[in-house]
Amino acid sequence: SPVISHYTLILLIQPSTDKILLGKKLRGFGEGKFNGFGGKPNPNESMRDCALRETEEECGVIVPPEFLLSGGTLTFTGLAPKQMIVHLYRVNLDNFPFKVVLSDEMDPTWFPITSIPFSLMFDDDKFWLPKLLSKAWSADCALEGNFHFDGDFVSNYILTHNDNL
Ligand code: 6U4
Ligand code: NA
Ligand code: NA
Repeated sequence: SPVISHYTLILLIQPSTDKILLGKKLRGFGEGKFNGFGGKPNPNESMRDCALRETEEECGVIVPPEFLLSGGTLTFTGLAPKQMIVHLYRVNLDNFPFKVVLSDEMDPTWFPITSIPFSLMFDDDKFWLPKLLSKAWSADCALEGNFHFDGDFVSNYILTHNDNL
């Protein structure tokens, strides 16, 4: 049976300017792609604590815990011998002061939410990210995305996904 790895992924939104802060991954898995911030939990670390820590480590933004909203989960299969479960979070940056810092892992960049660079992101993002960004979204409409890849981590090609995300 496959190993299941858990990750966090945090989307930082600024509704007052209709912008999103994405990071260009500078090394490791997904290098060169734009993505939210996040990573793997340390031993005995909760997913929420991991989300807060990774966000600060990767772009300098210190999120007060009450502003970390759970956004649901994305499950990725077909990545034999591994499956991934990505725990999504959404943060409204209008709610607290922050500063953005370049890290050695991520180059943080602002995008208008009307021009998100989907062609430079993981292939699944275009299916679920618009839902997480929609004005109608709230923490009680958690996403449950299931994506099945062709088994090749490098080509990152999605064979199937559920359409009731
Ligand atoms: P280490 O090796 O400890 O530096 P860590 O920083 O813990 O790794 P990292 O940066 O490799 O983890 O985490 C991968 C990040 O990419 C997580 O935020 C989850 C995210 N991710 C993985 N697959 C994804 C996919 N298909 N679509 C997406 N984000 C994905 O949008
Ligand atoms: Na990371
Ligand atoms: Na990490």
